[in-house]
Amino acid sequence: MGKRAKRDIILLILLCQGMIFNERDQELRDLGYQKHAFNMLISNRLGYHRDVPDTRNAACKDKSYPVDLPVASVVICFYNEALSALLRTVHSVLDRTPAQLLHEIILVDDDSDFDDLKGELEEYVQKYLPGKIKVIRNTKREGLIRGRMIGAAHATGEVLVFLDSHCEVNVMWLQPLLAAIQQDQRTVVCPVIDIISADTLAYSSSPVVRGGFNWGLHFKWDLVPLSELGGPEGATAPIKSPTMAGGLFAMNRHYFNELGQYDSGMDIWGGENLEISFRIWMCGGRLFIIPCSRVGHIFRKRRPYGSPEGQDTMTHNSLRLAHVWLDEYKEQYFSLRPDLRTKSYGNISERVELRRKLGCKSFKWYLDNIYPEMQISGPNAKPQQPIFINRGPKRPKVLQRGRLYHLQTNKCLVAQGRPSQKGGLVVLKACDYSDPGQIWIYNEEHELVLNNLLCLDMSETRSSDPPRLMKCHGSGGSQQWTFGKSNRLYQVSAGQCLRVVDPLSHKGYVAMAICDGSSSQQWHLEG
Ligand code: UD2
Ligand code: MN
Repeated sequence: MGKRAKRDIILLILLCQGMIFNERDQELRDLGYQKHAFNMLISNRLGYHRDVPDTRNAACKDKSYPVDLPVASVVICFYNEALSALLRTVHSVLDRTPAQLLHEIILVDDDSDFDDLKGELEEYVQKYLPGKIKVIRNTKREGLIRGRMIGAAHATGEVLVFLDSHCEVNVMWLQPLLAAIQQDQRTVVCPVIDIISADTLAYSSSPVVRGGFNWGLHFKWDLVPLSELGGPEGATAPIKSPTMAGGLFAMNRHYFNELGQYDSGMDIWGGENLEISFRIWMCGGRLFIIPCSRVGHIFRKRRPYGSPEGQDTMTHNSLRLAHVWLDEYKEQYFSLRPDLRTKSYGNISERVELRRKLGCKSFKWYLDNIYPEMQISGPNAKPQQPIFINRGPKRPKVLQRGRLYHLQTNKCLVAQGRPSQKGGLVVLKACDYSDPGQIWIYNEEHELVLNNLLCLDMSETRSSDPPRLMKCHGSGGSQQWTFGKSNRLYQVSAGQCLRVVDPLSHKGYVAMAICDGSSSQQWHLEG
């Protein structure tokens, strides 16, 4: 069968899987969105086993790994997860991991409310998954950070692998992770996180990007700098990453303990990924993304749960990490969030002591050596590497020039008002071939420049905002776009795709969304 025909059949199957035949289906679908923020109807219909497309780079397929790799304990924390998604995560691990490398799977139930996660899960595990699966029940809600520490404390494998409870691992996912750790115990590794659509549950490949952050202490994705690419191992080489996304990584278990696990004063969700990333680099470890290891994750548009008392745990946790790890650079955070200067964050003395005991380097060292691309503003700003000061007369090379077509509607992406209006929105309008104001330039810095003037920009601090036209700043991040598979226009730091909100509406609004390859997300730049 041809590639196209195959794809069409898969699409048809996916389409049917989402079909609603009766009221019960409708109910499941609605309830699923409410409780989990993804399509539970499809998740249930998919069942616990399915093949996923092998999204690895061709060069990965020729690689072989040592046979005597260390064994892994996979730790999966869950809170109010859809049972089908949780069990598909578990089975994907069992189905695609050599048994001799899988020491155990530890499920940590973070005091979930749903009945099926109690009795039904217990029964299923006893009946179909005896032996390697342990279920641990927290007697009160701990959050994912302490939850993972509890899971790790029960683990006995040499390597810990953490996964979210709505993942599907790809073929040969574990071996490359274990091999990197075997070579160096202080190496922490992440797979590439592929995308499972929250609406269709379709599995699609992610570009290889690496982790960064902004001064709001939000994680973001960055393109891999050219200097990090092109070693002798080519596209299969580990990629040095300043930070990790948080959910999916592997680490030697003793090293996890020695490095101080996590900050147990952090609650529920948020910030722990930057904290452990800074700690790894500053205290003598290394953090890599392994392009030959791929794991799919359901990316949701909203988090379907809150914290027990409605606290903003992301802020609480970020404050703790700022006070422990950022040194004088915490000013960068506070200048964006002056309201937090005097906010209390609990006792951090143990973590400060940990930093001293481990003899960790300064945050300045981290920025200079691990994340020199990071921009520093305000009174501390010093003359920067040339890339951040105004580019001056040197303009980045133009790769392409033309109109930006939306394939489904045959319209063009243009400025809503004047193309020179800073902060203006972009919308779809009828293409006008006489109007130079509709011409985009795509350059080697991955910027999209309209009318030779302003850059398409996705503000980093408020990711729910639509993209706008802003002065080109030349420092990547929010202004980096790539054209990817199925005509997607991918915003690198947000890790999302540009889509048309309502293809039938004449307003032509666009927004960022999780990439799903749908026709509302297909673009083409042509001259
Ligand atoms: C990302 C990470 C996530 C975590 C988070 C920051 C990925 C793919 N995901 O958010 O792992 O690092 O950033 O904190 O990198 N959970 C509990 N108890 C709770 C809340 C959540 O056990 O109180 C579980 C939840 O069921 C899930 C995991 O923790 O399995 C992560 O939560 P999420 O999926 O809501 O986080 P996500 O992917 O938005
Ligand atoms: Mn998740």
